[in-house]
Formats: sequence, structure tokens, C-alpha cells
Amino acid sequence: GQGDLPTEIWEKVKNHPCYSEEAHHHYARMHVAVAPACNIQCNYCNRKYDCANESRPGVVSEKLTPEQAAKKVLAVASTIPQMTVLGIAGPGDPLANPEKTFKTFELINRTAPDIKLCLSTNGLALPDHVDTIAGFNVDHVTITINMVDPEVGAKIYPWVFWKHKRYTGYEAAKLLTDRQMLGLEMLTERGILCKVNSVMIPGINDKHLVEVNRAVKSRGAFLHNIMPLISAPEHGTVFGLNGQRGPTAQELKALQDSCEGEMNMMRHCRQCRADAVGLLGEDRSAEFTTDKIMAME
Ligand code: CLF
Ligand code: SF4
Repeated sequence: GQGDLPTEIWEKVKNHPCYSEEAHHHYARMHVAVAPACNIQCNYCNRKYDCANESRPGVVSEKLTPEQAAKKVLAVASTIPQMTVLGIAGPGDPLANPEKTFKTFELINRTAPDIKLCLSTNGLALPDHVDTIAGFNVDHVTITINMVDPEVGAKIYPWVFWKHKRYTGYEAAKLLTDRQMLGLEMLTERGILCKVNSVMIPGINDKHLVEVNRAVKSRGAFLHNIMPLISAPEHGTVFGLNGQRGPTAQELKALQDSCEGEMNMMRHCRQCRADAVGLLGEDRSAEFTTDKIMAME
């Protein structure tokens, strides 16, 4: 329900399957995988698969051009009447592929203006694109924020690539956290709703995420989604020689509980694929492959 949310925010989120626990039973979302490149490296990512910051890591989504994506949105919307939200969440970072991401938004605004647009980013390039995001009527942005302390960040991010230069270690993490906080403030100043995703990594940032929760709430994020690290050797998790474990369900819940009260916590995230289609928890992506859509005419 509305909980502690102010009414003007509740009006915007009540039909969004990710933002309202009830809405996820009635409203569908879809992702289009138009964004292959990334501008940072997370230790839990292996580039062959979907971005683990928003989408389920370790699955390979079918990459689309903006034109194919727009066509797919129309095909899905005419088949699934509850389709309300289109998100771009990978397989890399949408803002490391700005031409493809914004071309897709432009085409969808033109052909399916009722569909709400959503974007998920690591935040590095966010301050450069806030005006464009506002111009395309994107009213929901997700930023993945795993730390606000560069000492912690240096254990999560081996490098970031910014303005033609590669940064590593503390310097890389400091740059990333500064850009994430600035991007969050710029979005909330413009009235664009911001959700923050955090990946819980035991022994690395688990204790620190309470501090992240305070930092993002004070900058206007309206919802915090703490997701478990999904640890498997093929995902390229390289924290330790023997791999890095994910949290147990109890550890995750304990952390979410300790943040509750500070702000609204999301607990129904399904860590969707970068080409997910349908209600959360159902996956109809196989019904809408490019072959099938091109044959739909
Ligand atoms: Fe997609 Fe993400 Fe938009 Fe939702 S998913 S871009 S905010 S429309 Fe939702 Fe899926 Fe969790 Fe994402 S359940 S992975 S939070
Ligand atoms: Fe991988 Fe996503 Fe991190 Fe980029 S932001 S390195 S795609 S997990």
C-alpha cells in the first residue's frame, strides 16, 4: 500500500510493478536489451551475460536494435494488455550506450506514448544525461549503489572508464560514488523518481549498506532494493580465489529489516532478465524473439 509515501509519489508508483508490491500482480513490464557496452567493471560481472546490477546475471539476452526494440514493444503491448512499463536494463549499462537507449525511447514515445519508460544505470554517466532523460519523459530511474565509501568500493570495482581514461582502485571508486550522488541529486531535484538497487556482498559491503541506505534517502531516493549477490563460478565472481558466496535468505532479510523505517524497502524484486517480458515472476520472453516479431506483421 501507500505506506509512508507522499500522495504525489504514490500516484506515480501505484501502477508500476517494481515500485508497488500490489501492482506486480496486475501490471506487466518488459525490458529490451539494446545496451551491450559498459563503462565500469564490477567484480561480480562477467561481460558475456546480463548486467547483474538490475537483471539476472548469467543469462544471455537477445540484443536488439532500437528499431527492433520498438517493434517488439508494440507486439508485446498488443498481446499483453497489462503492459505498462518499458525498462532498459542492460545487458550492459544503458547510459554507456546513450544513442541506442535514447533512440529507443524516442521511437516508443512516438508509437506507444502511454507506456511508461524506465532506465537502470550504474550512475557513472548519469549527470551528463539527466536533461535528456527528463526530455524523454522518463519518470523512473534506478541507480545501482553498492557503497558510499571508496575504500569499500575499491573491493567491488576494479576500474571505471570516464572521459577517455581508465581509473583504478580508490580513485575509481571515489569518482563513481561522486557521480552517483550527483546524478541522484540532479534527478530528484527535477522530480524524477529514483530507486536505488544495492547488491549485498557478504564480507564486502553487507555492514556498509545501512550507511548507503541513509545516504540515498537523504538525497531523495524513494525506494531501496537490496538484492542478494547471485554467486556462481560461471558468473565470473572474482572476489576470492574460491569465489564469493551470496547472502543467505536470513542475512538478506536481517539487513532489509535493519534499513526499514529509514525508507521504503523493495522486497519483491525478481532480478529479471535484460529481455524479460510479462508480470514479475513470469517470463514470456521466448514468445517474443526477433524471428517471431518480424513474422507478426
Ligand atoms: Fe525493469 Fe527495473 Fe524498470 Fe522494473 S525490473 S528497469 S525498475 S521495469 Fe523490477 Fe526486475 Fe527487480 Fe528490476 S523486479 S530486476 S527492480
Ligand atoms: Fe557488469 Fe552491470 Fe557492472 Fe557493467 S554495471 S560491469 S554490465 S554488472
